[in-house]
Amino acid sequence: MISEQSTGFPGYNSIIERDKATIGRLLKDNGYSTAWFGKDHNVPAFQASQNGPFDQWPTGMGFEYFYGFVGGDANQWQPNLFRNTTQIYPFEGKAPGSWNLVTAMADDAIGYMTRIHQTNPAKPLFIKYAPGATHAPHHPTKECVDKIHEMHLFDDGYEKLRERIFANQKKLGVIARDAKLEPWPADLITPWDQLSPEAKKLFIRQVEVFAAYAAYSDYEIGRVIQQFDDLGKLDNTLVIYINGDNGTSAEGGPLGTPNEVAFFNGLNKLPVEVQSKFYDVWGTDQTYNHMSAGWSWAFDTPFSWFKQNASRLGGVNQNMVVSWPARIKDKGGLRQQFVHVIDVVPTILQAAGLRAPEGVDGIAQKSIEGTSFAYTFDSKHAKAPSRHQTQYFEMFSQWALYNEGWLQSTKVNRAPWEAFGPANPDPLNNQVLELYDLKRDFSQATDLAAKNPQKVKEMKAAFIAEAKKYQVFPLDASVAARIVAPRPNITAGRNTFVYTHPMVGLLQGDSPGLLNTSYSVSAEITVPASGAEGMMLTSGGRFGGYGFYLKNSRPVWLWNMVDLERLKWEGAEPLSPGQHNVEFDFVYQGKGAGTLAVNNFSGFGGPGTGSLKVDGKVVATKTMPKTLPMTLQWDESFDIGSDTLTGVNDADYQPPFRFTGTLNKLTIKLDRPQLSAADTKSLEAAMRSKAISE
Ligand SMILES: [Ca+2]
Repeated sequence: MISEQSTGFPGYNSIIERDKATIGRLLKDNGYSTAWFGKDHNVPAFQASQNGPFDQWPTGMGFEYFYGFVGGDANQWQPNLFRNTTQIYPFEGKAPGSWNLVTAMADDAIGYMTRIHQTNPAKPLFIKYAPGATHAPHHPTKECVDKIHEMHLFDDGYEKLRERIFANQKKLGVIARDAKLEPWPADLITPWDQLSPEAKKLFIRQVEVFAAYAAYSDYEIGRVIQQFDDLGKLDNTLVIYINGDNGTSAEGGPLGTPNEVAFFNGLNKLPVEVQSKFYDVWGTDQTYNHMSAGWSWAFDTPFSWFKQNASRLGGVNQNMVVSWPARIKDKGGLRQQFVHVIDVVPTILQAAGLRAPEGVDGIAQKSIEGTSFAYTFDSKHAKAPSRHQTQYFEMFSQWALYNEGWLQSTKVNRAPWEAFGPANPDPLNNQVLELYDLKRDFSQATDLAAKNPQKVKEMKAAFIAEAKKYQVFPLDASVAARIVAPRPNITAGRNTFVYTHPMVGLLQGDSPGLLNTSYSVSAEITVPASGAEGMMLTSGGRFGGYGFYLKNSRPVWLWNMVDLERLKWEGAEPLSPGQHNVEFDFVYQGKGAGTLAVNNFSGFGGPGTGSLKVDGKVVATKTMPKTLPMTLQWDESFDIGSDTLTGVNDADYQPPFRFTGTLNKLTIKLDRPQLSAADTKSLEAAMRSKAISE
């Protein structure tokens, strides 16, 4: 379970316990060099800072080397990039568009494997390679975008694309000959021919950038595999290529977005005319972009629904390609056995001739729950029955149970972009249950529940048994509420933060949060005779955040409202040389995050008034009609004395924008709203009346 959706319950708390050693650890203990490249969404957000501990980082879990980003996604042009546990900035000072993580991580992996090979050719090697692609933001090179654009693959829209993919899948024989395609979900996604010409033009641009991103990433993975070949290692290398960890994402909403940070602050339907301003820069470092969910639906053909829909094959079914020239002779062969991602580790162990250990570091290990799929490698077993017979699925309390060809699924009751509504209070029972026979119904198109009530009952009981066994309970259907739910955090219980030295790279989960609260930020500085400029404090970046800086010796506080609007408080006069106190005070007028305790968002994103003061005198005052409710740009850090990665206001400065005065002391004070007893009473009453009316 990822940290941003973790709960306090075992199995869902985002912590990998020491009784479940990773495949990296198991292989390292058996003489392998082990490395992890790319995405690491397994570090709990509250352990992602330099404060550690680092036992949930790749290098703390048996991977000897890590080069990648920590978190769910990253700006590929300016990522929050780590080598092992140290943040690095190899792109700093490079021209925009000339450095990209997709290429850089391939280069780094090639360098690593070559180094290991040349140092000790006999040593076996294991690499986990997880590019940010094709998760948002879609950041391919211009060259790839131009190439895809010239192909005109998407000009006739998403329904036609879906039909073409479906026909092609049948021709290739990768789906069943009698697979069915469900009708287009016109109530959810506007049919192509009803879109305005402007919307069509924008959507085509969105998907061309996405396709270019997929092609770009695919090419770079090819370079890594080519290097294995060039080192003479490919013949006896098992390559497991899984093209994603879920179905295509609809987290851009029906219209797509130039900025996913806006999406996660509740702006999930940005009008086409607003988005079109980003048309020319779509996919460059000026966007944190995602595409219209119409394309996502098409890319999940022949299935329906998206990432996050755990009860639909469009959410969970992925292609996998396995290669091992020395062992697998059925080159190009096709397998359709049911296989789950938890089968990968047992398959690797079997391929390596290893057994899972009973203990690691003296800690008894839990049994590994997957089933090796090595039995499918030989062509004589091409049609063998699947050995993985039962599997549960669950996400945000949409759940499913697979059992020997049958699939029980909860009917989808929420599109992924509808994240802010009330949560299903009884997600085990308050569901419409569907039943599919996947042996005859490849694409989960025909619901047999009404004809088989007994089977539905049995499958539900089986789901409950699996859910008990694998720590799925208690089910929790909340989505947005879970993002902002309180978690362990090194700032918990602290209201005053003092900094006397420059410091960069503190990730969001461990930094003081200024959302939904009153706060003051006070900087004691010395301005030299020649004047000063630069960043005193910033968090977030180009796609959402704040900055407190001097520009031509004039103090500025700036709120970047997800790149759609910038609110600026600025002193009219430059600061004179010498000592000054520059302060920003913000009085928040909402009830604050406490309303979440009664499952209510009314305390979030409220208005407030900010005052910029110099030596105690107010120099600028402005009221914000609303504030960011949920999150700053998550892949940017909290920096003091300079600004890493992107800046919050390109019009004023370029990072790193080091502070050229002396920052003697910076103090942040939080004054979080407290709910009165009367507030709590009225919120609870509102919740009860809502529950009754539902
Ligand atoms: Ca920044």
